[in-house]
Amino acid sequence: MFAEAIVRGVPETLHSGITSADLGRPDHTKAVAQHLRYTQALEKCGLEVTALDAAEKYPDSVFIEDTAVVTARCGILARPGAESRRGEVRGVEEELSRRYETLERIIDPGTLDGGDVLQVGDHFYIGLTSRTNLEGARQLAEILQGYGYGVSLVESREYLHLKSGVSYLGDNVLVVAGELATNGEFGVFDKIVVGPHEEYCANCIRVNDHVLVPAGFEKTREQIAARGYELIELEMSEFRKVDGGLSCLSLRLPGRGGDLRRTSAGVER
Ligand code: CIR
Repeated sequence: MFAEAIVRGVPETLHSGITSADLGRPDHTKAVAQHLRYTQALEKCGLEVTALDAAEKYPDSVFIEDTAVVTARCGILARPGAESRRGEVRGVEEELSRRYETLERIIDPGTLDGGDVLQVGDHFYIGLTSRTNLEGARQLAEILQGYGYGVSLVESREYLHLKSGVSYLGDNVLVVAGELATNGEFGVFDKIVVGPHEEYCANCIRVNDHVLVPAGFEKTREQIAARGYELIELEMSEFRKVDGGLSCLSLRLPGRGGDLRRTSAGVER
């Protein structure tokens, strides 16, 4: 169960964010409206949402998930792979230091984006991508293992971040796309495989009793709904223009004792 979330405002500089998408320039007014609906959806799921001020100096700072890894046992400050994003961590550090007695951190030469970290109960999958290098992944693995968590490293060439291609819904169910669908690391899961035209929807988030999905991906939406999940669809057009997905827009923090459990037989909630 999640108890709270931290989001960061949409800077007017969003249009200068890093992107590989060829979808045009994001409209700030629309992005703010989409962000508001996202925040309201988290509240509807029962979370208390803290909104940090927008950081104009950092066009990608609305994608706050990349700056940290937050767990029930520890908080870790990331070291984003894109140099232009490193300064984003400071503002988040201030906020997280109110919640964790000590904050761990990824240090040079390690790089790590929070979007590369997928939690499944007491186990973490760390993506090796263009943003997270082996050194960063090793540092994070050591920290997490020190707190009693299990860790696997997963290489991803196709996606910007690991979680661009895979999400965990609980109940042993993964939503997964592309090369990750056949990755042996995910062999034990019950998979909803996302088709080639709906890959953007592989980044969705289970928040307590709901699953948040990006609007416009009918097939995947139906597959998820068929499992009995209650869905909230959110328009993400402006964030997609700068390669952002649903998970990246928040840091979601568990309530005490609400951790998911992973067993040798799979995963249970
Ligand atoms: C970037 O390239 O860093 C941003 N434009 C998008 C970050 C998206 N974050 C995520 O998928 N976790």
